[in-house]
Amino acid sequence: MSAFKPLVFSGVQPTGNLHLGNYLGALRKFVALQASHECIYCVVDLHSLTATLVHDDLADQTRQITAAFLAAGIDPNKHIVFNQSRVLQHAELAWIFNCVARIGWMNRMTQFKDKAGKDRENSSLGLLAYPSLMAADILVYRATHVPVGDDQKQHVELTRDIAQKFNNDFSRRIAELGVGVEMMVGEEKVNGFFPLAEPLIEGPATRVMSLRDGSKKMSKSDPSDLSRINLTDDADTIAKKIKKAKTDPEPLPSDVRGLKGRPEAENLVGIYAALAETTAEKVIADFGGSPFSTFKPALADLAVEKLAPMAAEMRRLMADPGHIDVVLREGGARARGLAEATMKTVRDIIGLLQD
Ligand code: AQP
Repeated sequence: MSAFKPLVFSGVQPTGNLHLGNYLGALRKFVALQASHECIYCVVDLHSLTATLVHDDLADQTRQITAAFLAAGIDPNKHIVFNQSRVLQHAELAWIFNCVARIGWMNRMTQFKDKAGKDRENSSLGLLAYPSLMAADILVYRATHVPVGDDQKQHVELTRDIAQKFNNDFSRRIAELGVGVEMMVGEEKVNGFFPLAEPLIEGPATRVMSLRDGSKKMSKSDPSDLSRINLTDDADTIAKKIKKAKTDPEPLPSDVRGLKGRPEAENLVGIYAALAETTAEKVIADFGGSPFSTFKPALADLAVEKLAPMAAEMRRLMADPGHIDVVLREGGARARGLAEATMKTVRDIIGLLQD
């Protein structure tokens, strides 16, 4: 039985400074997966228009996210790094997926509900259709694995639903053209054109929470800069933000189960564990019973030790935007070749006439 070739795809929006949540939830996994998989990493600039349409520093933010990719250790020669808008096939496939997906599916997305808030009727059509473009980003390469933070799990699941409906709706054409790949869907063996991509979400920091409110995720668009640690923050800023991080008055518990119901404490322990590449149990074994006045400086030192070299490398890369532009242009050309090969077949499957 032939199978889809394992391929990793993921993206990050240029909507502001990357933060510790983006790093621990996504970027660090991107780097690790390079050793075992072919990877495509994308700065999803078209997605960022759903947050801010008129965006004075979009080009610079796109370069900044690329600098973070490279500074974290992504190798643009062995793998592919580019910005989404260079490869028009993403938008073309997204349109087709808009016709495959159902409005009800989009309306159920938690991120849409959170971002649209009470004024849904007034939110952009792009915000509603965001998961369709994300499905296209992944499937235009027929990628099989998608490393993301926990907040994106629902969108990857929707990507699977879209792939499955496309495979089903066009099953006859896929068989006639002989372009299907055999795969198991539940108990059933089917012949599909698109894989059902797997989200890769694991580790102690799949959802890093705001430093100001343990019930909200750390986010680029939070108006409070104190809510997040930016990858570009200097040592003093990191120490100040951790010192000011909201906590309860109790010392850390002596057992990891004691973190339940203490979201801020749980978050800081999770961050420590992720940065130290250990477990919450081990952190509690070392710091259980300690007051935050002891734990916070240790966490600040660890964060500075891990993040400072990356911040320095980002600054070095940002001083030469010409080099970043070359990386994105060359990556875009390689990505376009792969995406066009998929789209040629998709157009044939659908029956769109082409040259
Ligand atoms: N708090 C988080 N904890 C763990 N992972 C996170 N990610 C985002 N926030 C956290 C993961 O980072 C990747 C890139 O995210 P994105 O920029 O594409 O969009 P997002 O999920 O909407 O991130 P933000 O920071 O919250 O941006 P805004 O404020 O613009 O919406 C994704 O894999 C995401 O899961």
